[in-house]
Amino acid sequence: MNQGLTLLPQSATAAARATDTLYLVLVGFSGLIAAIFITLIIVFCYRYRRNAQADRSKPPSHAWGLEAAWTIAPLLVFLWLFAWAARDYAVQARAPDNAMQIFIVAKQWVWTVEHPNGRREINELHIPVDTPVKLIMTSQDVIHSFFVPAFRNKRDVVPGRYSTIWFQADRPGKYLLLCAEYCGTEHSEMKGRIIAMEPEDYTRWEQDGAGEAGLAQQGFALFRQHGCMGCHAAASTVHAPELSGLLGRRVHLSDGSSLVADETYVRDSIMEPQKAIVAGYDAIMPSFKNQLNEEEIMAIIEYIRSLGPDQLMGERP
Ligand code: HEC
Ligand SMILES: [Cu+2]
Repeated sequence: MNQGLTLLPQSATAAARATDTLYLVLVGFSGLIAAIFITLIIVFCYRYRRNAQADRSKPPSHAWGLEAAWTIAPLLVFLWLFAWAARDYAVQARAPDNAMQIFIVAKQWVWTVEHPNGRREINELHIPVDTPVKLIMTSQDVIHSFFVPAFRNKRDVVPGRYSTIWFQADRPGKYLLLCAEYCGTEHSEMKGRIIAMEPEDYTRWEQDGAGEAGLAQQGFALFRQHGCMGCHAAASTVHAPELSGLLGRRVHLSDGSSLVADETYVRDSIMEPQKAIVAGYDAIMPSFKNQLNEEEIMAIIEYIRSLGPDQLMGERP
C-alpha cells in the first residue's frame, strides 16, 4: 500500500477530530463505570467472603439517596452525551451552502468522479483543502458505501437515488477511500484515494483537465439530443414546466402534495415521470430510463442547476 495510506489514519477534518473526541469520551465513561463495578465486586467479594468477620446483623433494605444518585447521575450524563452527539451529527448531515459539488457514480467495482468542469477520474478524487466539498452520489448497480477512514465519515451509495456526504479536509495528503458495503466478488478491491491539495495546486490540477466540455455543457448537449427541448424550451408550444431555477424550488404536484425539488426529484422526473406529476400539466413526458445512464443524468442536473432562475431554458451554459 502507498505510503500515507494507512487504515487507521490520523483524522484529517475538524469533524473527524470531533468524532474522535466524542468516541474517546464514550470509551472513557464506559471504562469508568466498568472500573467502579469491578472494584465494588472485588471489595464485596473480599469483605463478605465465607468466614469473614464482617457485621451481617442489620442488612439495610433501602438507601434512597444512593439509589436516586445512581439513577439521576447516569441519566444526566447520557442526555448530555446525546445532545453532544446530535449536534455533531447535525453538522455532518448538512453541507454548507457554499460547498463545492462533485458527482460520484459507484459501480462494480470502481468509483467514478465527475467534476463540474467536466474533468473525470476513476478511483481518485482530487479536492482542495480548507474548502467544504459536497459529494452527490449514486450507484449504477448494487448498494455501495463511500467510506474515508481519515474523515471518520461514511455514506451508503444506493441505486435509484442520490445520497450526499460532505467534508472539509484541513491537511493536504492522500487518504484511503473504501467501499464499506459488500457489493460482489471484488468488493475488497473497490478502493481509491482522496488527494487533498493546496487550493493553488488544485486549481492548476483542475485546469489541466480543461478542454473537455464542462458537465453543464454536456448536459445541455444531452438535453437537445434527447428532445427535452422540444417540450421544455421557453419557445415550445407544448405545455411543460420551465426548468430554470428548479433545484430548491417548491413544486406542487397534481395529487395535492408539494416538495422542494432536489437532485433525486429531478432524477425521478426523468426516469419515472409518472411517479410525480406537476400540478397543472398533463402526464405526457416519456420515461428516459433506458436512454440515459447515471453520468448523463448528473450532467443534465448540472445543466439545470447552471440555469439561474431568471435565465430561460435552452440557453447555453
Ligand atoms: C413530450 C414532452 C416532454 C419531453 C420530451 C420531456 N418532458 Fe419533462 N416534462 C414534461 C411535462 C408535461 C412535465 C410536467 C408533468 C410531469 O411532471 O410529468 C415535465 C416535467 C419535467 C420535470 C419536472 C419539472 C418540475 O417543474 O417539477 C423535469 C425535471 C423534466 N420534465 C425534465 C425533462 C428532461 C431532462 C427531459 C429530456 C431528457 C424531458 N423532461 C423531456 C414534458 C416533457
Ligand atoms: Cu462497492
